[in-house]
Amino acid sequence: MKKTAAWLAVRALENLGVRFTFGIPGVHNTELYDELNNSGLITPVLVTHEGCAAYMADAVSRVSDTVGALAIVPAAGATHAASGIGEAFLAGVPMIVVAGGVRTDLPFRYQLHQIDQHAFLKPLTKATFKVLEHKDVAPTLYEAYRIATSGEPGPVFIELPVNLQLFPGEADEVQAFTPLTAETRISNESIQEAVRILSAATRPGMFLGWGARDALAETTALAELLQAPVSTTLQGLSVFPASHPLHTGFGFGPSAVPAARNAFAGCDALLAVGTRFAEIATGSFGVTVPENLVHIDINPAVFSANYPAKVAIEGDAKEVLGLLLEELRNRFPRRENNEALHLQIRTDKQRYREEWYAHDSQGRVNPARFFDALRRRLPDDAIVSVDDGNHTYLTAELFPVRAPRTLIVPTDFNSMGYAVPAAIGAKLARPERAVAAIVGDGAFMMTCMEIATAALHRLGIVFCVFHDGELSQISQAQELTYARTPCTTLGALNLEGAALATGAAWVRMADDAGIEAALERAFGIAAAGQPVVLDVNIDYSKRTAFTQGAVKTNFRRFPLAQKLRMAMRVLKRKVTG
Ligand SMILES: Cc1ncc(C[n+]2csc(CCOP(=O)(O)OP(=O)(O)O)c2C)c(N)n1
Ligand SMILES: [Mg+2]
Repeated sequence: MKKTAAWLAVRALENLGVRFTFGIPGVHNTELYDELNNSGLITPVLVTHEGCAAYMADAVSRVSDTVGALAIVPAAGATHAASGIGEAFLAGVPMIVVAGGVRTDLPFRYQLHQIDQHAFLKPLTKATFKVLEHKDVAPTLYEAYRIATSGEPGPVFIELPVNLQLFPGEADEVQAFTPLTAETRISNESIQEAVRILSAATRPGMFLGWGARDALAETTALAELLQAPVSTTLQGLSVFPASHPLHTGFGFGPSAVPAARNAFAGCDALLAVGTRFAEIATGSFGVTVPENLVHIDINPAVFSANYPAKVAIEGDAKEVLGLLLEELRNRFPRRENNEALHLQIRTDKQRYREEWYAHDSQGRVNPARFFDALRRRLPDDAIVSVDDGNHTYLTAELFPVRAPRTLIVPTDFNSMGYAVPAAIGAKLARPERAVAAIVGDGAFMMTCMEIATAALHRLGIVFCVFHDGELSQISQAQELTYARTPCTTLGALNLEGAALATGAAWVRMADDAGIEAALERAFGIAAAGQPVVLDVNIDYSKRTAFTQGAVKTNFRRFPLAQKLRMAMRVLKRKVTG
């Protein structure tokens, strides 16, 4: 049959279960957009900026079982989208990026949007493809999807030259998609070794990353069997419920909250699942990992990268944990509930909260009070997107997350501007869920125009903007290191104006006394289908455990002479002003 590449691509994307594409049309993909417009299964979503398109697609993949996709123009569309593609790449999030390409049937150079997109995107993707013949369109998209979703997932880029989209060419019928059946080759020897280590440990602990997001039944059963305290990475905040008596918090080293720090002190074996022990997760590599490290991950490249694994087990978290659990159950009697540990965790958590409650927020909104009120307002399955900044670590330490995939956050690529578009992607993918974003004012400025897209689609999302007038995560560290804060004070931002400009409602939360009423109003408006900019007059005068711990950990590692030089500089500036 003779078909255009645009027609073939849309049939293939439909067969892959893609429900949305995000992007902006241009001369190299209007044909694709015309076919997307004809599709009864896919909704092409127009965005204000392709960076947002990629964050939205990332969120679709994180909160649902479908893969987020982009439909963008070459070069400028791809470079704009790159931040979101990079975020997905380092976060192990699948994504299909379909871009137009310049004409391959013309002899001209210096065509519009002509760059080597593949060289540009190579370090940000698992693979890139340039389709040169119509017959390869559907098979290439299927291959791209398999790569994107297998092993450690990630983004895959496909270039469809515009001439293939415009003009029909010979191709086979588009076959139904058959997913790869992953062959399981989990090493039994390693499972046995892990069982030996974990059952011999007197104080085993568990550290869970995003890779454990679909293994809640197994991680819960293991934690209870071993009576092991559980800590998560930042990206993995949602993988284990904060309401569980063995849940301690984010991280477990000097940058962690007291409940995690104390519960993991003296830990003599660690079961780590779906984490790479990356910089943020470990508080700048400040954690002490016991020699008895059992590390489970689908990507063998992560083993012993930063901390040597005694036993490394390659495989899907759910499958490996299932086997481990079965063996442990056979060989190891369930430990008595460690009431003392439960009590210690509960008490530490309670005290940390009290410390925050006791902090004088001087007429502003106390973060702990805000997050408690927000938690009471939101159902357990509500989805919260977070951005990057001080608000991220406040969320990690003070907002109890209760269900897998309900909190999404930029981590290792660490791209500011994520939360607003990610919330929009999440709400499109899960319209039945309540969705909120926690975003710093600096990050908000980067992508807030995307709220116009939320308004267009009548998405009732509450964007909670922590309005402190600073790039606080950086200014706090600058204050400690330099006693000066250059380039981290923001210009005045009128959030009411931003709301008005984008079709959102504006609600102000001025102080603690106004928390409940503001939330009531904001979520009431959102329930009726209008996005809301919730302008939170947040108090940032108390530092998170993470910021304090990470600054200290990094400083301790500096050579002595540099420590002295920096300390003297701060001292001198404090004295002389
Ligand atoms: C794209 C990008 N640029 C710069 C940074 C560095 N950075 C990390 S956190 C942060 C401050 C964010 O400020 P804001 O959004 O106001 O959040 P706050 O820290 O005040 O809560 C900055 C500048 C980054 N992570 N990403
Ligand atoms: Mg700020």
